[in-house]
Amino acid sequence: MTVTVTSHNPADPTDLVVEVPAPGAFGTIAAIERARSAQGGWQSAGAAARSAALSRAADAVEAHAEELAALAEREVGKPLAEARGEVARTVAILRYYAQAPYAPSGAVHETAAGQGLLFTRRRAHGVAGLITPWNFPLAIPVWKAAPALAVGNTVVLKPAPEATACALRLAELLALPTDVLSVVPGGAEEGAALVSAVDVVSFTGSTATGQAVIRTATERGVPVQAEMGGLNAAIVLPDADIEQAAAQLAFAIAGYAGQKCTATSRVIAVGTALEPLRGALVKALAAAVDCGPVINEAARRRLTGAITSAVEGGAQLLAGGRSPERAGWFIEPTLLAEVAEGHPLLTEEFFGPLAVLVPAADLDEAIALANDTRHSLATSVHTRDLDTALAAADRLAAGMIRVNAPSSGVDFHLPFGGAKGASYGAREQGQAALDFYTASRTVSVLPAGSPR
Ligand code: UN1
Repeated sequence: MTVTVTSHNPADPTDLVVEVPAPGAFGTIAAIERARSAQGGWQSAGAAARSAALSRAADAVEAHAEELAALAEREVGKPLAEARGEVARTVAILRYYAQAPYAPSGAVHETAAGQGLLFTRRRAHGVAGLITPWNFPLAIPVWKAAPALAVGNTVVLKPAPEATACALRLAELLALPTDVLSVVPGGAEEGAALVSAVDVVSFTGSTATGQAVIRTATERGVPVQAEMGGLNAAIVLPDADIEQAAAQLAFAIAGYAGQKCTATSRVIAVGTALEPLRGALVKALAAAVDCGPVINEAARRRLTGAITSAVEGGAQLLAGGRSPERAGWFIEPTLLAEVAEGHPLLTEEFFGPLAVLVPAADLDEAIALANDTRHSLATSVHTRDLDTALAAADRLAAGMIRVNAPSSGVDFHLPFGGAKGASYGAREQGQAALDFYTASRTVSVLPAGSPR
């Protein structure tokens, strides 16, 4: 019996987007071996060839932008405007890393003896194994693959099953030389095989899977980075532009139905910010009602179950909470208050269009609340006061602090990652990614015949 990988349209579950055979562990290892055979040629092809290949890939994605955005909308339920934004980001990432092959890959140093040449040089690890989630089905594969490829690795990509069609079409459009980038569709079996055999691993996904990936890779002694759950807070001070904050929070809470590791799930209102913010946020969330479906039935069931149990425990439902009568896994953008301490909505990542409003007496209490999690990825702070913003940026235990901006949304040329359990290993994106996909070697060359 052939095992297949399928994906369905979350807005219309009767719509089967793709069905392809899963290669299993054996097929995954075979793909890695082919990638390993191709790596020497890709590395020695040189900077010009790798740069040109990434530039052509950017042009191809740009030329098919509408097709890709529509596919992301159909396969993972991303609203078209956000899907277009993701495609534009994907193109920009490819253009950015297309320049990387020409960047310096080391430094020349003085020798202690005064003679000869001493330099460092960064070299690719070999085959990069990438495990990517369904929520950014184009941008995340590319923000991992482009830096890996730029510095001379070959890549085997195992996308989330829910985003199989996006990954396959993306790889087709990238059109890299044979076996330089290949896609292994599949699930846990293929993912585990990948981690057991590649030379460097980059993972984005759930905390539980991420921890298993980290364990295997560290036991094997191969470099690994993992981006896992985020439980992100927004802190709103009384001096903030409340209307702007509410609009940004609605996007951070309900944009793509909250299915981003950078989404806001706790809104901490300081002092007198609480009253005006509550009203403004309820209004802004109602306007964001077309936030797209969540990925599948199980996800919606988990969300509605959590809302029900919070309300039964005394929480106040300020907005949303219902599942509209229509096909697909839709759920209204939801805001709760007075959620009982220790309720999972305050401690776990739910990946849905849902947030909890929490009051704080002052900035100190707000920061303590924001930091009270193992999953500190991105925190936003809303204030007109620069001193407050800088104090918060110093004291928040998060990888990314965003002042007067939603917690979601990233600058792809800067390091991306969280604090504590949110991330493991090197940062992604920007220069940090180029470092991660290479190892430094130190070369010392003495003049022939020199005394040692
Ligand atoms: C964004 O906020 O635009 O998996 C990107 C995720 C993150 C990417 C967030 N790694 O949601």
